[in-house]
Amino acid sequence: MTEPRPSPTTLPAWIALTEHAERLRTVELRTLFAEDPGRAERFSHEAAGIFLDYSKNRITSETLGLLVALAEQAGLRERLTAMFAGEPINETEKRAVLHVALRAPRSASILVGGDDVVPKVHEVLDRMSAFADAVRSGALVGHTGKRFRHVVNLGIGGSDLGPAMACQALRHYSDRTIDSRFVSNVDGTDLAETLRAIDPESTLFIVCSKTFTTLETLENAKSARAWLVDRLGSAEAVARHFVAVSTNAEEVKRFGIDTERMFGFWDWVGGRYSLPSAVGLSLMIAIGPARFRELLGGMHEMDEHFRTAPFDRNLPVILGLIGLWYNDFLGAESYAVLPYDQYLSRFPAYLQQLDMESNGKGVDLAGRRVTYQTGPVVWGEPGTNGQHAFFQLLHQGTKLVPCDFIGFVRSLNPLGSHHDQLMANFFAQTEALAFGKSAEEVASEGVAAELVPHRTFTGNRPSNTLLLDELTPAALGRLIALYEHKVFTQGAIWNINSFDQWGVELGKKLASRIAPELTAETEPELRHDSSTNALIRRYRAGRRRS
Ligand code: G6Q
Repeated sequence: MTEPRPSPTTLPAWIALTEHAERLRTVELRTLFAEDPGRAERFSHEAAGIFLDYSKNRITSETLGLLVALAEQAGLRERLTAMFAGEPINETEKRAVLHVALRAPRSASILVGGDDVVPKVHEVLDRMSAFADAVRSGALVGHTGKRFRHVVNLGIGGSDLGPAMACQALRHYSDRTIDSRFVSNVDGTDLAETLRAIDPESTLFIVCSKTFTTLETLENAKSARAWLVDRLGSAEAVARHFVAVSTNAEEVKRFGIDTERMFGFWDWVGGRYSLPSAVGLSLMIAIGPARFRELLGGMHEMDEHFRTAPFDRNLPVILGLIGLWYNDFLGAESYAVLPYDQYLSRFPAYLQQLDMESNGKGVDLAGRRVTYQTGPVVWGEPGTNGQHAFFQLLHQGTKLVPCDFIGFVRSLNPLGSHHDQLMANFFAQTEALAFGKSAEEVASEGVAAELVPHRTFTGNRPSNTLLLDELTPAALGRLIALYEHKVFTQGAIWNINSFDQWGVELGKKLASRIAPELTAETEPELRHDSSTNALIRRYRAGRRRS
């Protein structure tokens, strides 16, 4: 372990921000805009194809200056440099954190323990490309000679959310004769409903698991294998219909998949950062290798921007600092991500894992309990659907919820006036949130006095607007990397490890202890608390009746 860093709360910029927040607490966005006609220009920036307008935030130039100073004093630059240099910054697992290497060009060189990982990355990408091409062209067929029409990814968490989100996001670019499906839940319904809809002769299963020991994935993979063997009447079919994505060749072999049909990655790729690795195989089959590489290109562009741009013109850093401002100084508990694009409907769920698994930590790198707020709750839904559901709370509720609005200038499905209507709502929402409607304005419209408070919008509700040209693979890559580095920025300032996830262990351990108790023939002696004991007994009683 390196020398423990001081708590961020002791840094001069943090102390100054605490005082500054007291002064800014009562400042209204209306006033900030009225006082500064150049505000929109001052607080917006474009890089790597993303235009970010962050002017509708409760910040001034002084706020931003202090936040940038905080990033510097907290050692963000050093930590960022260490990540890109392949240093083992995931200290609790003693691993490098190199998802950026997964999208580095062939000409790059990134060393981990003296070993250049870039050629290995491209070797796997090339194997994936050849395989994806063969599936797409029909050169590779199933056991009975039929082309593959269904690709089912069996994985969970980081081995599911990335490719599932991206296949949905890039559906416009996908081969429509190939149906991509994702089964993650150990709830048999997930697999059963999928199997019901597919033809075994034309189904390719991708068992996607970094460790190849994840209970849910192995349970699904075993049931899928049994189904395939049963339907095709031959165990030999498994070799043609199953491939694996993993770092664990031994377990892959033990499951019965030839390592020739395994696509590897490395321990320096965290699950939630693994989409650009072999974990993206289902996506590559859907959109083709060239477009997959465009996605990687977009990610790399954002990586380079993050690595090289000064903090006050660095999109991930700006987003990270603004988020931290609300989280640590103005008391916000959550933030909403609102993509105005139906293709991005799984993006908020993807960001939930990225952000909450990375920064949902309660101790710092030295193991000391933190005395400040770390990762926020992330949530969201695509617009305009959300407007007819939870936006009421955003506009008139008592909670401060900073929002990221993500929109595109051009639609991939231009249909009459749909896109202009969508975008009119997109712009209207951030305007309404920021500036609201005062009681005087409401009253002047002739609204009955008793209804005026109900129809008043206080405004002063912050948002960022991210505007991109069009949802291309490269644009999606830039967006993903933007949020990855935003999360990195915040984790670095909070001095926490954004790359482990010990918090998911305890529940897993307890489940493996409870599982045999649920199925034991004779009444087991239960040694849990009285609540858990009673619930298990009730389940056992009901289970016997069925
Ligand atoms: C992500 C986490 C976690 C992981 C899943 C699946 O960062 O580590 O979500 O991806 O638990 O793990 P396997 O890929 O090993 O099955």
